[in-house]
Amino acid sequence: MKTALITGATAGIGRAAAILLANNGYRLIITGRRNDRLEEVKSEIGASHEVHCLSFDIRSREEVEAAINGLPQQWQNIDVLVNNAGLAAGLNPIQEGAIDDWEQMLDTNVKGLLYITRIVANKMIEQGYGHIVNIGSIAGVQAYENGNVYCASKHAVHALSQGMRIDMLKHGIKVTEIRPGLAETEFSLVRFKGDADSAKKPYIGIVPLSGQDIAEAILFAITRPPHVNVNDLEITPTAQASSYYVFRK
Ligand code: NDP
Ligand code: 8X3
Repeated sequence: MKTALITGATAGIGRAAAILLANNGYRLIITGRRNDRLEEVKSEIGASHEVHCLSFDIRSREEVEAAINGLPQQWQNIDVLVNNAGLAAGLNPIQEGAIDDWEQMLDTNVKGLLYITRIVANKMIEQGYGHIVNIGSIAGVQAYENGNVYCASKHAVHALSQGMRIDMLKHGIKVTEIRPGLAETEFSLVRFKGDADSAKKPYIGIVPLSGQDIAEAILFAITRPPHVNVNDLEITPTAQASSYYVFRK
């Protein structure tokens, strides 16, 4: 039975991926800061599936290292790493951006992803197999107004995905980048710091993606035969052609 480690499994895409992968026979290590949410996901998945919860802040290198290096023996082999934990904080022109928001985005979306990948990639190299799935964004290939630092963080994920794929080539480890467009999760509520009215605006007049839509893409990517790698998947709502063109009814 394969083991998948999903970061940011307390909400949205990560939560949906945890439930879908468990239902498709994966053992799971699920992570996030909110331990109560991790336990909820674990109990929703049910006792017939093996789930190990790891609560830590991915921005802290020490916490990441302690959590992953401290995994019990039976959870040491990781077949699939889904680098999903991430956020946008704020939507401001560059000259008005809050520096704390910038740090939070870069520390989570870029540095956190790197901290965990470094440890898990070494495990995968030692095992001789593995698959890393990075959740990027359409914002990783197109910058949009006021999105500056979030877009930069996801451009970094795009570049890192390409770089990791090259570095992992000789080790037979797959690397996939999935770039969602507008998906209705807790993402917008987090970006607008709990302001529910602002959070709804991006999804007005469209049918947005759901966490489940992206979870299905993750499952597709990780269930290809050994000789097939899905390099990139960019997935938007039907009503979205790019970061700039959204057709609202
Ligand atoms: P959610 O806000 O619903 O989920 C984000 C997850 O990331 C949560 O589980 C949260 O857990 C975790 N997380 C955030 N900060 C940290 C941290 N410091 N340490 C550990 N975990 C953290 O958003 P989505 O599901 O939408 O986002 C998932 C990924 O998808 C992100 O990388 C996002 O950038 C990307 N994405 C989202 C899109 C969208 O439109 N929704 C589109 C394109 C990409 P907790 O708070 O418990 O720590
Ligand atoms: C999330 C998609 O367009 O809201 O990465 O930035 S968008």
